[in-house]
Amino acid sequence: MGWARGMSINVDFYRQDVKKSTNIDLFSSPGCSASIGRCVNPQHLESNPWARPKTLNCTAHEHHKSLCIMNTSDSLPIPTTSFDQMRSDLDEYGFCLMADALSPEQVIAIKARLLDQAEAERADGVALRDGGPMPWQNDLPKIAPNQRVMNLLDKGEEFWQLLLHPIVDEIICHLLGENVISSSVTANITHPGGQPMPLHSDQGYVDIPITDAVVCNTMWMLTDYTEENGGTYLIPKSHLRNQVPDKPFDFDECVSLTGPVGTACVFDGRVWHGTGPNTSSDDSRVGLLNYWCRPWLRQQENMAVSLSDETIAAMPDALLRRIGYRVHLTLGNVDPQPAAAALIDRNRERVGRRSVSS
Ligand SMILES: O=C(O)CCC(=O)C(=O)O
Repeated sequence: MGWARGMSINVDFYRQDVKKSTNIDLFSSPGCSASIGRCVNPQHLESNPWARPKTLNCTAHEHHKSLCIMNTSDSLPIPTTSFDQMRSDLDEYGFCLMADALSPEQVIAIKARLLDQAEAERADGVALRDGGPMPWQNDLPKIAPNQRVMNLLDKGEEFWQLLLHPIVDEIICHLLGENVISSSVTANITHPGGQPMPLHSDQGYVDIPITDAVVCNTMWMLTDYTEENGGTYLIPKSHLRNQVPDKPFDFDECVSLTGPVGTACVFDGRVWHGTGPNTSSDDSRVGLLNYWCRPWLRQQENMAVSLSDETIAAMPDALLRRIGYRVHLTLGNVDPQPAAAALIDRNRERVGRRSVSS
C-alpha cells in the first residue's frame, strides 16, 4: 500500500456528547483547557473515515511541509476496542490506537495529579523543560515551552493503574513477550510555541544487529490531541525500515497523531516519531508515556534506585512484577536468590560478609 504524504490520523470527528471538564491552569495561560469526551466506537461507523476528504489547516511548523491536505482512501489505524485489530495494526503499521482506553474519571484523576505535580516542579525550579527553539530559530524565545515530568510512579498512585491496564497483557506483551517490564513512566506536556522533537526510534541505542522490537511506548492522551497542539509526528510502517532516521528534521512523511482524550496509542520501538510542534495560540497537550522493554534490557528509569522505599512497600505484587522486582532467568538476581517466579523482597535478610570462626 502506498502512502500519501501529509495524512493526519484524525479521529476528532467521532466525538459526540463532549462535556467540558473543569479548566485546569497550565503555565497560568488562560484558555488552556481540556475536555473529557466519550468517543463513539469507529467500528460502528459504516464507512471508512479515511475515505472522507478532510482539508487541514496548513499552519504547521515551518519545517514540516506536508500537513496540508488529506484526501485519501488509504487506511491507517483508527481507535478501536478490538484487541485483535490493535495487534494487527501494530504489526502492520507500527502503531495502533485504543478507543476509550481510559474512562473520563480516570483521565480526571490522573491528569489532576500530573498537572499539580508539574506546577509544583515549576514553582520549585526543578521543572524539566523541553521543546525549545531550534538553533536556526533566533527569533523565538529561548525558554523551552514544553515540560516533561519524570519518575511518575513515585509521584502518585494514580499512575500505577496504567501498568495494570488490559492493554499491557493484550498488546504490549504481544510485541515484547509476557515478561515485559516498565522502562519509564513519564509525561510530556506541550505548550504553545513548542517545537518538533527530532525524529527518532525509541530503540535507537541498540548498537548490534537486532531487527525486532525490544521496546515500545504507550501514549495516553489526557487531553484531545490535535495537529495544532502537538499531536505526535509518526511515520507509519517505519518500524520495518530497520534503521534509525538519517534526517531527523525531515518531517515530510509524518502523519500527525490526533485523537480524543482517553485514547491510547501503542507504538513499536522501531517507529520513527517525535513530539509535534504546538502551533496553537492557547491549547496545551497533556500526554503520559509508558515506555516498556523486554526483561533483559536495562530500564530507562533505574527503578530499583529511583523509587522510594515507601512507594515500593505500597505497591501491589502485580505492579512490582511489572517494574522488574522479579528475577528473569539469571538477570536481575539478588542474594539470597528468591524462589523461581517469586518477587524480590527488598527487606529480606541479606547474605553479608562471613568468615569461618576459629
Ligand atoms: O510527546 C510526544 O509526542 C512524543 C515524545 C517522544 O517521542 C519521546 O519522548 O521519545
